[in-house]
Amino acid sequence: MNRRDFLKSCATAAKGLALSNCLFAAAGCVSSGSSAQGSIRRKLPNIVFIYIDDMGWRDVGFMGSQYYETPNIDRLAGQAMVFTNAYANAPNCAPSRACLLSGFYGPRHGVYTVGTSSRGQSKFRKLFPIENTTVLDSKIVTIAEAIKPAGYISASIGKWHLGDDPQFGPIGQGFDVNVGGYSAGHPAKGYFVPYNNPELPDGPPGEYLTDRLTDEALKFIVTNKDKSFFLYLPHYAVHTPLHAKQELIDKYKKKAGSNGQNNPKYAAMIESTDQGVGRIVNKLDELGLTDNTIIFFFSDNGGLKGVTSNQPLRGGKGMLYEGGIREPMFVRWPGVVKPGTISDTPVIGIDMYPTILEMTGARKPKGKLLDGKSIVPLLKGQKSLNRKAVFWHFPAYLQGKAEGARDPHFRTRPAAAVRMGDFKLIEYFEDGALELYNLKEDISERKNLVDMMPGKTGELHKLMLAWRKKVNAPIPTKLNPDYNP
Ligand SMILES: [Ca+2]
Repeated sequence: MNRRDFLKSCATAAKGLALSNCLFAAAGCVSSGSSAQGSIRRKLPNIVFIYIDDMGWRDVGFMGSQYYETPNIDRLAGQAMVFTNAYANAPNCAPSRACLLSGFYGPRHGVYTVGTSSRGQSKFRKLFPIENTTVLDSKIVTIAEAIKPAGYISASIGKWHLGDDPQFGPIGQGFDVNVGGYSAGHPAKGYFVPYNNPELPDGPPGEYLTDRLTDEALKFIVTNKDKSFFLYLPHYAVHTPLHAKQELIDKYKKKAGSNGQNNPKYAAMIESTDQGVGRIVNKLDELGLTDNTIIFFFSDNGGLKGVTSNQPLRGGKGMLYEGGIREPMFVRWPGVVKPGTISDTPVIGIDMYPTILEMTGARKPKGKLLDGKSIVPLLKGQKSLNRKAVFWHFPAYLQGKAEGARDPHFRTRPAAAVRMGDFKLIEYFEDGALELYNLKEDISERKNLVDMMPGKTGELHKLMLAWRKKVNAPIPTKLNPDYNP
């Protein structure tokens, strides 16, 4: 396929049709080039960061779902640069958010998992895992705090999951507005009023949480249309419980599933989220803000097995296989990002902090360490980032039986992973076992190459050990006396 056909097929995908050919066959077709010379900006660019909860890599039309309908998101993706190798920093909610907001890899803030790191039955756990931190230390300078001096007003509208205000919630971490964000990782009572959310007064009976968060986001945009704003919109959707509007559930009940995706309630939740994205895009258009607003679309971890399917990726939420950490992602940046472009360079949650710093021209806070890389060069058409590898560190147990997992008791046992080029190495701390995959040839991580490629295995492992030393990553070593599998 030539470049023109490729872009055409992407445009088709953006209309909601299948895209597999587009993304997989055309990996070498990554487009580049952009003209950064925009007109003189009236003010600093607005940032709208749409962060979906638990949305899998293939849970949207532009990534190939033929069951879920996301016309608004797909249209936006078609005007953006799509990242096909975008990663969450962890396979579950809280740690991904801690990394995103702090710009730190996990060992620097200690948020490794959700709740306790000792999940699952004790008799199946060989080691004492590393203790987990459930709040983001308020001394850490978040991205909201970092861009404030440049003149930004910011809001966090939705799920926070890193502690409560006044100290550890969005306000404590530098946002000017907090709607609905506190320590909980999912809607306490569900998606319909009453929410039982201490940071969100209930609306009228029947109100749906995803719609309400969109309403609140629109309100923030309208109120601050003459300022430079940073809207962090971490939807509670599409995390469980699966609660959706009946008319949408009925619609999907009549539709045939595809590639393992067939849950009408989940599909309905995705469609409500898509409608919300459409309303935000329309409001920006209506207010004349589109040209000066950068939109990110991203998710915090892979799709939950049993609810959705991440095929062809292995596994799902809670695992270090691709299904647990690879995410749908794009950035629309009018005048800078060439519409309909694709980057297959690995990018990861911690990159967003330096990216937003560069986009806004905000200064890096004094003494602030940043583990990620700005992806602005990619957005401007550069083909790769000057980075050797990206890392995951998960010294915790996450219970659960799920297809694709390494064993029947846990989605993940204490483990770590590194991706360098096409290769990914996973190390398990209980037994020192290693798995090496060539993601370019084996995206489903079926063929462990450790014995066939000892040189490559050693190279990646060495990188991982050096990184652990650099970030002072703790390894669980203490044996659990209750271990009796
Ligand atoms: Ca999540």
